[in-house]
Amino acid sequence: MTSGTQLSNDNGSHPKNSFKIFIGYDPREDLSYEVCRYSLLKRSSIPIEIYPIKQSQLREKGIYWRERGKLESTEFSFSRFLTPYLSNYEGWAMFVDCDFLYLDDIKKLLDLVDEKYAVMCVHHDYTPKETTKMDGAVQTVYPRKNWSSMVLYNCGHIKNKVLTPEVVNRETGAFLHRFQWLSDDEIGEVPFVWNFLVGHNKVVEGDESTFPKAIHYTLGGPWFEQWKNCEFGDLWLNELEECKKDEEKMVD
Ligand SMILES: [Mn+2]
Repeated sequence: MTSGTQLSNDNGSHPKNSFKIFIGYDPREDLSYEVCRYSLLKRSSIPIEIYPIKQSQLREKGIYWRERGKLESTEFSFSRFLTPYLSNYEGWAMFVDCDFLYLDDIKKLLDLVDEKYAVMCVHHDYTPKETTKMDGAVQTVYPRKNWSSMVLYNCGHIKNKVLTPEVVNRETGAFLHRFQWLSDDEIGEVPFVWNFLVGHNKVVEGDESTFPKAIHYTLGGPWFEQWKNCEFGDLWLNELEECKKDEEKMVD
């Protein structure tokens, strides 16, 4: 095993002590990756490094070799669990799906980390009604569904050393997505507003603790034609417009 293999990050700099964020990348959802990345960078008050987790790159580097299974709805279904390895098993790092839109400063999430946990995430109690998602990929139901879509990894935690490339390439979806390398008391919880599931979680008027800080378009977002008008879709489309304008400024 080669240790310390790094992906190239996507915002050009490596400031000291910056927080590493790995975003699952899928070629079918390139735009959602761009907007997710933009929404994080724009609101962050701390230095962050963003790395897309691209399966083709991982395969080239020899870190990822497993065959794609029928139940994998994205290219990062399993590669996400390489986050501690890609962080050299040091410090805290975050994995997040590309279908997120951040509405608040990521520092506020990082302020919640507790060293006693190996991972921290939203503990959704969630059984989806839909049987297909996005462009027809099969929706599967399992315990701890969606927990792995946004995870703070305590990469230096001894238990996360289990997540070697060999294990990530070999283990079942159940083992990985249900965090079966950990005991329950090693899985910390953060408020659901950091992984606010469109179509599942609800805003309660006047109750600020229910206002989303990160929206998760888990069924498909406005980058897919059939989800243009989904709940919170306007926020994503506005963010896309801003992202495009900023890019134009940089070209001028
Ligand atoms: Mn997702």
